[in-house]
Amino acid sequence: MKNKITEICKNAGFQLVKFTKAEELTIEKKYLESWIEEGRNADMKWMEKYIDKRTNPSLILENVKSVISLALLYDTPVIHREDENLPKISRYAWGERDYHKIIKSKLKQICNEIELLSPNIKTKFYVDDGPVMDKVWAVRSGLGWMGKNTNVINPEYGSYFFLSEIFINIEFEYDEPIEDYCKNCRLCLIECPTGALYDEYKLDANLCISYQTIENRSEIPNEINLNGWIFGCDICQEVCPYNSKGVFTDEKLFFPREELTNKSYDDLLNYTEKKFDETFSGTPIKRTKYSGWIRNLKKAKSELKNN
Ligand code: B12
Ligand code: SF4
Ligand code: SF4
Repeated sequence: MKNKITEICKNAGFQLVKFTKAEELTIEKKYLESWIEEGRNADMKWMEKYIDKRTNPSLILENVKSVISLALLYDTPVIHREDENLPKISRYAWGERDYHKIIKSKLKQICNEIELLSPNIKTKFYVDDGPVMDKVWAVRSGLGWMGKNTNVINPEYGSYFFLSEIFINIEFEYDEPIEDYCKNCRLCLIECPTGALYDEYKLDANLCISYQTIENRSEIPNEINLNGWIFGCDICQEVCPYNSKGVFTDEKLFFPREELTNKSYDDLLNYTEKKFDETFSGTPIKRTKYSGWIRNLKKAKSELKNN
């Protein structure tokens, strides 16, 4: 059954498919609670909800026995623009379709196929936006280790992948967690320009450019320099040695669209709300809304050295 399911998931395009026991996440719950108590979630109030569901898989699916953790690579051979006078967008948002849509349609198809294997099988799938800790299941199943930059890293594929999972009511032979290969490296902590990685494996969203440009719905504090990033930030992954393995996605929908590779600050600032909606409808960038887009562009432009 495990081999059959792995084959179904790989045929759907997922590079990594790992299995772990569905258990209550006791230690991870403590980490999550203290992260929230310390206010490290900034204004992401939704992270404070459904803590029990986030950390107890039986509240997700009745009689759940296992969690299948999946990774879909989004990295392409295209490199970030090096001219610091040009705005930068994080890799995960380069494509013309939102990954939630791409992955949900794959998972729906996969779960239909799995449920046909036996009449008693029940499944439930999640990607990113549910009350589920995607990284925790990936680490527990050995899909990767939790990097000091707080991203899950696989020794062969790096960390430029999306995580998702399938909760299922049958048992399998489980995969083992893997070693933490960060060892003595601290490159991500050293290179993070805002100090958001305030300690190893610990991120303060208040200081993170990714949070500020994507999730923050009000003003970005003056003391945070966006360093040219107008949507998300890839610095702590770009510097990670495990992201230079040269393994790339062949999903054309993740490759950068022209609008994001050849435009200056002024070009993008000239977009009207209508043009913004038309250009970014159905892509991750829509999340910041037009007001956030303009706010990010104006701030990043005002921080240019020669401005
Ligand atoms: C909230 C959120 C954010 C927040 C907070 C990020 C964070 N580090 O949690 C913000 C907006 C900043 C963010 C940014 C990004 N995100 Co985000 N985000 C999420 C989300 C929705 C929840 C994550 C969560 O639960 N955080 C809560 C805290 C408690 O979790 P944590 O940092 O993992 O904490 C653990 C460790 O710190 C550890 N820990 C704590 N103390 C200690 C002490 C010791 C000694 C040790 C060993 C460990 C340890 O235990 C904690 C619990 O396991 C997930 C999707 C999901 N549903 O899971 C995506 C997700 C994590 N994001 C993702 C991505 C791609 C990004 C960005 C790369 C996007 C971008 N380019 O801008 C950046 C990366 C920034 C970074 N360095 O992490 C991917 C990551 C894929 C991967 N390979 O890991 C996810 C999984 C989405 C997905 N489904 O693919 N994100
Ligand atoms: S995403 Fe950028 S700001 Fe956030 S922790 Fe990584 S390097 Fe720092
Ligand atoms: S840059 Fe170094 S310390 Fe940071 S996640 Fe990668 S290997 Fe780990």
